[in-house]
Amino acid sequence: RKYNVAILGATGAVGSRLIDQLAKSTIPVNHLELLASKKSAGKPLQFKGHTIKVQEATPDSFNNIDLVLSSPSSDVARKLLPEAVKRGATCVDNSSAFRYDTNVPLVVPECNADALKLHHGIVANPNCSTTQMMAALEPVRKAFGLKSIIVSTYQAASGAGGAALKEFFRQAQEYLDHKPMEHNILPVGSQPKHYPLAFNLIPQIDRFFSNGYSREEWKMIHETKKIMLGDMNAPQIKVNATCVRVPVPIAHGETVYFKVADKSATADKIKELEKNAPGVTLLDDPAHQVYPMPHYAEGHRDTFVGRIRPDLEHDDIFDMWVVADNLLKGAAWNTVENGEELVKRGLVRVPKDYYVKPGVNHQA
Ligand code: 2RA
Repeated sequence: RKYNVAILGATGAVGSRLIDQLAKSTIPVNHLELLASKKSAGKPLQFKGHTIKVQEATPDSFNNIDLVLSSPSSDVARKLLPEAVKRGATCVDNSSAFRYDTNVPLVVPECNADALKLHHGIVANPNCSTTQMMAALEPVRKAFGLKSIIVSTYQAASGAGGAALKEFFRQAQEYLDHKPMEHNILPVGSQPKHYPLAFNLIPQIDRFFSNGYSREEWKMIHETKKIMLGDMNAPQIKVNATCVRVPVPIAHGETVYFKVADKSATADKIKELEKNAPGVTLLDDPAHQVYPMPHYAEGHRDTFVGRIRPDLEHDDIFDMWVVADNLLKGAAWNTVENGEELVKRGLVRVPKDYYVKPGVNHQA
């Protein structure tokens, strides 16, 4: 069977990568629609050597579509994806619009592909920082169980969007030219204060909640529980996160400090697991200065893992360093990979009890 596919949000940084990843994927495409806002309509884009003109996304754009790969704003996803589902299309969405709905599986295929069968028309992709941590930690959870995770992130400018990335590059030049750095976007466009990212670190990603945690940190905590345990408030694994924006264009880094349940775990056993884990590349040879770095992860689908070592005072706690391209594994590739799994499992079909309006949404 071949599929009629639509890419929603085709002109953004993730959208262009969705087109590229789809072209390289195992999804058999019969027809491809590239959808975006009205202002991009008519723009010619390339897919496997063919030129396809971008169309304005409207509810009727989905009339003959089987599979939607989606990365628009959350507002657009909330408005249009239910329309796509009503018309019989199965959607994989990279926005945060549906991630916390109990009717929507949140899936990293290396971790919980079986959850795909629970979909009612929409599958959600996790936040980029969660996705790479799941790919790296799932082999450990499966083998030894996990009791707690403490993660600190080093997140690239492109995670905040194309305009933030542009602002960061401009600031770098301004700094080198001894000019004042203009700063209008980061940490969050809609917040009152902005700071330069070039030659700086910003310990704020997204807005803060009253408990002092940022929304990015909240996402990492609750998405981890939903993916690993099927419940975003599950108490079995304790998670704590600190998210920091760093002056790197593409690829997020994370230090992950985790406690296992089974005390037979050793750093060597964990390295062996990571070496054989799907979607993971182990780069772990400190004696020869081999470890993952954003500069070398950019453009790759895999999650890179290294610096695996035991805590010096606790036998059941380990450290690792995880790096992945936030626009690929953290967004476009994970979306297409979910699409491939849906195809493989015969799940590109909308059930009778399809899902078109928010169910239980726990998001603060
Ligand atoms: C960021 N995680 O890096 C976000 C993007 N989804 O800002």
